[in-house]
Amino acid sequence: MSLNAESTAFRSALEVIRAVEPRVADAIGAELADQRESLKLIASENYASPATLLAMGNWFSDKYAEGTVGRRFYAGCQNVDTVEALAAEHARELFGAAHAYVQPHSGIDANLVAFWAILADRVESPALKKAQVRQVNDLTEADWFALRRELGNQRMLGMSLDAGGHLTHGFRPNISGKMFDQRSYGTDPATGLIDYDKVAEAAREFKPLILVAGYSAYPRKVNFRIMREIAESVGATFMVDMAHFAGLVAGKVFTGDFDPVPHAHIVTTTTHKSLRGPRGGMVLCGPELADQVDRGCPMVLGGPLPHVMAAKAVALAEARRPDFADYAQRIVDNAQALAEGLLRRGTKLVTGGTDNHLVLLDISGYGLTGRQAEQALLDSGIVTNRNAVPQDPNGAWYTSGIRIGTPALTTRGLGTAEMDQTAELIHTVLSQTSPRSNADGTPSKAKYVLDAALADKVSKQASDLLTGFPLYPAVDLA
Ligand code: DSN
Repeated sequence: MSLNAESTAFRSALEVIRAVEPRVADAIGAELADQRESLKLIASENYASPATLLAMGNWFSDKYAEGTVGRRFYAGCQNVDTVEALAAEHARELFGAAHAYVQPHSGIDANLVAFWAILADRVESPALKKAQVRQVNDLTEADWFALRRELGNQRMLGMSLDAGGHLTHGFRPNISGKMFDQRSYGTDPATGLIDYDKVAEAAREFKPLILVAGYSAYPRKVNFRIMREIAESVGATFMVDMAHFAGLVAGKVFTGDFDPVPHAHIVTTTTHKSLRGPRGGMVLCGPELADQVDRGCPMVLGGPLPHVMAAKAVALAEARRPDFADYAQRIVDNAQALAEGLLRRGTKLVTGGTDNHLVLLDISGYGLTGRQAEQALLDSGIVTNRNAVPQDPNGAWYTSGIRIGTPALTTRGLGTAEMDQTAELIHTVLSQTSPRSNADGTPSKAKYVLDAALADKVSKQASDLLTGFPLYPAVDLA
């Protein structure tokens, strides 16, 4: 594809938008400029390809398509069927899964679909059986009451939030924490690693219906074979949320015991993180759960987004190309180079390093909270996010950690040498930032002091680091 085709496409789109609401066109242009200039280290973000982005901006957005391929509640879905079937086929082939459901709008939605499918499959409920054979109208008030009682308060065991687990794995700010009786497993305080014996012990005591593995801030591989054995030993359904590391599974960096697909009963993911697709979610499973998973819409999802499914098909096709495996390996190489660079400069890392795409800095040694560090780094052109560390004394709001990840910078082409320079910039900012007290002399967990000239200097260095690695090089909006 020539440079002209991409530039022409985006320029024309902006021209059409500008004619209606110029401020939106301006904001879209400004977003590209901002993304081009910042050193993006947010572990859950990436840059989707122009083809993926363009597949979303069209009239597929106008179509309703409740139901599944070939079995819709609306007429005229033949073209939606084409893209949904393609996305599902690419997903099955890429991950070696028997079934793929590509409608979820996000990771939370994908998890809700999975929870519903597991509840419907596992919970003995005469009322539910009636509903499943589409006799919903025959359910009496007593049936509905029984259904709520039978489905509610089932048990879920997942990784604790401060060990790196995700909100949707049974925590209170998410509906999963209200639906399920939840217990969590943490990590070993000495090593920061999952202690599988402890997980097995918790599973034996708690006897969960669902054992969940997956994380958004754990910098290590998880042995899914062992987790499946634990689930089997207590009769639990084993679910893996691979949202963060799906790209590493797709790129065959995580194989064998570390590939969740052959080991889990059901796998959920987002499509926009290391997988580098459009914002959205997906569920993979075997034939046993496929029928329940396909009821995701309208059971727990709003109408599918055909334009996003089209973009998922494009991104998944890209991920099946041989160069995606190289990309996935470079993500991990870069994360390890970044971790080594930080360790050499004295930064404390949770688990002492990484074997995936993310690094979790324990910044208490710099005398800062995560909130202070996150903002000081942002002032210096480095975009990260604060994150709790295990047993965090500063809680989930202020935190004592900074989470960084390499999928986005790896997409731009930065390599291990640039990761060492990035480590130097991060260390410079954190070591030159100090906490500031409130006006009344009490300590503040949010205020800090960072010399503005130093922040400007680091911003300039960060921007220089990026100049050899243009973002969307074929897109010229000028
Ligand atoms: N918000 C995502 C993350 O940053 O990890 C997970 O939902």
